[in-house]
This record gives sequence, structure tokens and C-alpha cells, in this order.
Amino acid sequence: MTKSPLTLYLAAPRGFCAGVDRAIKIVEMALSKWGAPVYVRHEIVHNKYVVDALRDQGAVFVEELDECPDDRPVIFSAHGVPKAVPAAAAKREMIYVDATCPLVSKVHIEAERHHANGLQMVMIGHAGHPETVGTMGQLPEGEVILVETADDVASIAPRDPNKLAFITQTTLSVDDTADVVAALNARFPAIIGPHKEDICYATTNRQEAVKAMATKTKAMLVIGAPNSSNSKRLVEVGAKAGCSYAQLVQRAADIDWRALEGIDSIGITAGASAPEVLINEVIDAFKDRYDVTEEVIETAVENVEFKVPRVLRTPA
Ligand code: 0CH
Ligand code: SF4
Repeated sequence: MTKSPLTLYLAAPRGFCAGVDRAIKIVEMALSKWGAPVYVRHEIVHNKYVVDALRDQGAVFVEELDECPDDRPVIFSAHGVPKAVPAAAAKREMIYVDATCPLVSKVHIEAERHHANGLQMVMIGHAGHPETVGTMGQLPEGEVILVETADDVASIAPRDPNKLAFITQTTLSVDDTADVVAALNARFPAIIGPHKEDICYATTNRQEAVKAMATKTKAMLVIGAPNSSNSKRLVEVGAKAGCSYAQLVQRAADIDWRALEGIDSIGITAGASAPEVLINEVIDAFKDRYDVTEEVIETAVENVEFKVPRVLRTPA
């Protein structure tokens, strides 16, 4: 049977960012330095394939520090942790390595700086997401007010509307966040904030590439996990930019081929926590079924790299 022709647009950049790369390296290097088991508090990054592969090498994933023994190293995930977590680990004299992305840590520092200057914080983020929990947990209870949408801005009651600053989660939708920031500026003209928001380079670049891809095709697959904020935002951005079919898939087995019947092009991208091996698996699945022509849609070139913590750069 002859295969139908299909243009496969590949977003660039897509997949792993520097923070994810560093976080995974931290677990691998901790395993080689201290041997198994090494505990990891929360999924190191939100990807089952990555987590399963590290588990196979001896990592033990837990949700809370209480689940770790005192005498084994523990790693904190890329999303960041409330201040109370390293404090508890230090009190128990545990070895801990913080795999929080430096760009998340930067937001933590921003929050502390504003707090030291007597400002109450507004955080734009998703309730319950580990990054939001971690960032809010840098300051005492009540010092960070969470808003998720522009509508939320109307109902918050800060201590002093003239003494406010805002911070954001790093993996939000750039466009939706701009609306929330506009609502904050309108209601609190004195609010202090970053130049735009705290969304990181990787989130921004992946969303830009999706928008460019949406001008070429109406169908899009985002490789990523259902609990991955940045991956879910890529699906929303694709849909908003005009893709009538935009779906999140964890891997090739999740592709709904029936829904794709009759298409002659599709865009592929991947969240910052989705490994290249799963991207290739999806591309290969298309090649099995279609006569594929690949076209890369490149909107940015990334060359960011983060060093692993010093403790892992020295022998045991
Ligand atoms: O996008 P989220 O924050 O859910 O996390 P992820 O999918 O593990 O991607 C890495 C980002 C980690 C923190 O910015
Ligand atoms: Fe860091 Fe951005 Fe990657 Fe999050 S998505 S780990 S903030 S580079």
C-alpha cells in the first residue's frame, strides 16, 4: 500500500531546556557519587519516562522529605521547594542537593528581596503546582498572594496597595500572563515587577515556535506529561494560534490516528521535560504510516547551560 504524503513540521526549540538537563544530570551524578539509593523529592521533572529511567538506576522518588531516611542523599526537584524543606533536611543532617532550576531560584531571590524591602508579593501561578508552592514557601505565610487569572486580580485584598510587587511561575503562557500583569498594573499602579514577568527563556521560545508552526498547519502534537505545566501551555498556545487539533501525548502509543485521518500536515513540539527519545519515537511512528517530509520551524537558537552544584563536581 502506498503511504499518503505528510509534511511534518518540527518546532525548534522543543524538548529539554537547560534546567531540566541540569536536574537530570544532578540525579545521575548523585547516583554515581553516593551509589543507590538516592532519594528524589517529587518527580525530578514532570516526565514518566525520565523518572522511570532514573528509578531503574537506583533513584527513589518520594513526595515528602519525611519519607526519606536520614542517612541517604536527597535531591530536590527542578521546580523548587519551600524554604522549610532544606531547613528540615539540614536539621536532620542529611546530604541534600538542590536541583531547582537557577531561573526558578532567581524568582525566589526576587521575592526575598522585595520582602526585605517591606513589600507584599502577588504571585501569578497555578495553585498547587510544585513551583508555585516552592516559590510561595520562600516567604512567611500571608506574604505571597496567589492569582491565577486576570479576573482574580479584582478580588485580592493586599495589606497596602502601595507596597506590592509581583512575581510569576516560570512556565506560564506568555500571552495570558500579560493580561494578568495588565490587570495588576491597572488596579495597583504602584506595583513593582520584573521587566515583563518571570517566564523563562525556554517557555517563551517554545511558545513562539508553536505560534509560528500554527501558521503552517492546523494539527499539532505536544509531547509531554499531563502534569507538566509548560507542556500543557504549548497545547493551549497552539489551539489559540489556530490549530483546530492540538493534543498532548506522552509518547507514540498515545497518538489517536483515527482523529488524524485525512491530514496532510502536522506540527510536532515537546515540553521542556520531554526527552528527545520520545520525540524521535513519535516522528518514527509518523514515518511508519506516512510518506513524511520534515520541515523545521526554527524561531530561536538556544545555547543556555547550567553548571551542576559544586558538591557533585568533586569526588566522594
Ligand atoms: O512545566 P512544569 O513546571 O510543570 O515542569 P516540567 O514539566 O517538569 O518542566 C521543567 C520545568 C521545571 C521548573 O521550571
Ligand atoms: Fe528552568 Fe525554564 Fe527549564 Fe523551568 S522550564 S527548568 S525555569 S529553563
